[in-house]
Amino acid sequence: MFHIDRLTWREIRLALKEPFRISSGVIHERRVGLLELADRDGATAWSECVAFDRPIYSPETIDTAWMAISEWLAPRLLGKTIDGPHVVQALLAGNIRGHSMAKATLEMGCWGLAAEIEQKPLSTLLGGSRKRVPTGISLGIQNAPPMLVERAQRAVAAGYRKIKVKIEPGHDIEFVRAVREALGPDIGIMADANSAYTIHHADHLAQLDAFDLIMLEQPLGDDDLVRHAQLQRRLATRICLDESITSLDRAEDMIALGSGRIVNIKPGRVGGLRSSKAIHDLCELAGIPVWCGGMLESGIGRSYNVALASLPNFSLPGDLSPSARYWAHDIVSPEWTMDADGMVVVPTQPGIGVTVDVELIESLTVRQQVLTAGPAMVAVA
Ligand code: OSB
Ligand code: MG
Repeated sequence: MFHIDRLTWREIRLALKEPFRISSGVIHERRVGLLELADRDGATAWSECVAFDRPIYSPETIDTAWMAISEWLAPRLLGKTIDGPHVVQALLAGNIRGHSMAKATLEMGCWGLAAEIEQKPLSTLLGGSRKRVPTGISLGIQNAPPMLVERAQRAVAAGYRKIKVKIEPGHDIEFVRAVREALGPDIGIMADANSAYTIHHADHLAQLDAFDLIMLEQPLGDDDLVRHAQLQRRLATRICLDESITSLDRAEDMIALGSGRIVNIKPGRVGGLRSSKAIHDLCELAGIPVWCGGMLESGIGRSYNVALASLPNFSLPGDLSPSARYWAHDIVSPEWTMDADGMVVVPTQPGIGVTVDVELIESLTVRQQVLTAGPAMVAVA
């Protein structure tokens, strides 16, 4: 049981060490929305909003998320006695369509708060069983195959257990071929198109079957299931859906239609951790492997992903790169690291398992707003 008295929203800017290019755009700097939830009895927890600054991945942005949180979602939680984090998804769902990343920011924060109050590790609260989780790397689109090969070779040397290559028309077959030839037959490789193709590219995409990929992620439209099913019938390579799986219902649809054989679960995309767990459980029953995707999160968002990835059916390596891959300094300590076998240790201390560097966050904050249970709302520049 908890009772949220105050929500503090901050926007910070974190420069990526290297721009990250996907088929729908380039990200140079991460505008990160952070939410601090404060319980009446003094417990606090931090959560992260994974929306980007432009709608290049899903319709949400950091600005729409903040509007949804402040205008419609936060009032449903503030000042109320809440039974536990498992009821929050339903509290936020009624008559508010979409805005999954905004909802997830609050819902996940409630799991973090419950972990603090109950003094249990978040992974335990979620039902996780793995002590360490395997990590893959996601490599952005490069200008030419040799640049991609060099990054892939460095990643294998660092211990990563899966190499994901971003693709788009013009940066696909030859790039994947070069990586497969350089890494040899034993390394797990996959490609992610972020919806860059149409069903008319089916013959073109079938050329990827030659490279023994673990999967091809989200080749077609971000809300498509029917054409993915047509494409899956044409490909030997398993399709994994990311953008298309926005809820438990869409995961059921994917299975019913045969639109894919693997699911990338990102809690932000599906409205939070309860929904993520429901999709995980459904897929486990259906024999569909799942893995935890990433949204170039800071160390706060990463801690929720690592806890989620400790559930048993997260059987493929997640996009859970260590902090140093993205940032000069992460906003948590210890920073997220990976061992030489590409494994990340699941924290066993209570809460989200890392300490938030509030001083650093304050120095990076460009905007801060406080919501309280009362009528007053305070805005600080
Ligand atoms: O599709 O998984 C994706 C990054 C930005 C937008 C979409 C995606 C990604 C990644 C990065 O693949 C995963 C990560 O390392 O956080
Ligand atoms: Mg993806």
